[in-house]
Amino acid sequence: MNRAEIRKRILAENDECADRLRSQFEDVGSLVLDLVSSPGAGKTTLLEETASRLAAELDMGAIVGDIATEMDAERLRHANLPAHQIITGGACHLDARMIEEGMKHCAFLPVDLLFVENVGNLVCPASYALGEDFKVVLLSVTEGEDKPFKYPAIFSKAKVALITKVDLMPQLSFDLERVEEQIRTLSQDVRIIRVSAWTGEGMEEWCQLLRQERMKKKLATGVH
Ligand SMILES: Nc1nc2c(ncn2[C@@H]2O[C@H](COP(=O)(O)OP(=O)(O)OP(=O)(O)O)[C@@H](O)[C@H]2O)c(=O)[nH]1
Ligand SMILES: [Mg+2]
Repeated sequence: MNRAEIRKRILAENDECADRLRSQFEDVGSLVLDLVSSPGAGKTTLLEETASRLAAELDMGAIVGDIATEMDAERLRHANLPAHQIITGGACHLDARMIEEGMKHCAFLPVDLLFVENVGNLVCPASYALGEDFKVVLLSVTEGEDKPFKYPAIFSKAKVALITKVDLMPQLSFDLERVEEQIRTLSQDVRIIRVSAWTGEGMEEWCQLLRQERMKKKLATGVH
C-alpha cells in the first residue's frame, strides 16, 4: 500500500468508529461538539465561561485532547465542568478510537451537551470525525486575517465559527469583515459569532445557539 492508500484506510476506519459513537450519542440524546482551533485561540477559556453560564440549565461534560499534561481538564473541573483528559503523547489530533476509549473513563456520561476540545491544530482535526453533531472552529483576532483561506478544510467543514478575543480589537489592525467574508466564501451555511470570554461579548448568542441545538437534538432523538 502506498501512503495515500494507507491514509484512506485510516480515515475509513476512523469513520466507522465515528459512526458507532454517533449512534451511541443518539441513543442518549447527547449533543456533541468538536472544538477546533490553533493552540491558544481560547477553547478552554470559552468552555469555562460557557459552563458557568449554562450550569443551571444543562448537564455538560468535556473530553479534552492535548499532546501532554492534564492542565485543561483540571481547569475545566475547577470551573465545575466534568472533564476527562486524553493525552495523545504526540498525535496532533483526536481520533474516534481515542474518544471511544476515553469514554470508558467518563463517569459523568451521558450528558445533554458533550464538548470535545481537540488538540490545538487547524489542520489534522478537520479530517477526523468523532461522532460529533458538528465542528466549531475558533479563530482569535491575534492570529492574522489570512487564516481561513490558508486552512480551508476546517473552515469549510465547521458549522459554527467563533472569532475570539474581540476585546483585543482596539490594540490590533485585524479586519473582521475580511475574515468573515473568507469564512462565508468557504462555507455558505456557517454561523459566525464574535466573542470575548473576558468581556462576555457574544457569549449569550453562543449560549443561545447551544440551547437551540440541544433542543433540536432532543426533538430529533426523542430522548429527554
Ligand atoms: N484577551 C483575551 N484573552 C483570552 C480570551 N480567551 C482566552 N484568552 C487567553 O488566551 C490564552 C489561551 O487561552 P486557552 O483558553 O488556554 O486557549 P486554548 O485554545 O484552550 O489553548 P490550547 O488548549 O493550548 O490549544 C489564555 O492566556 C487566555 O487567558 C479572551 O476572550 N480575551
Ligand atoms: Mg485548551
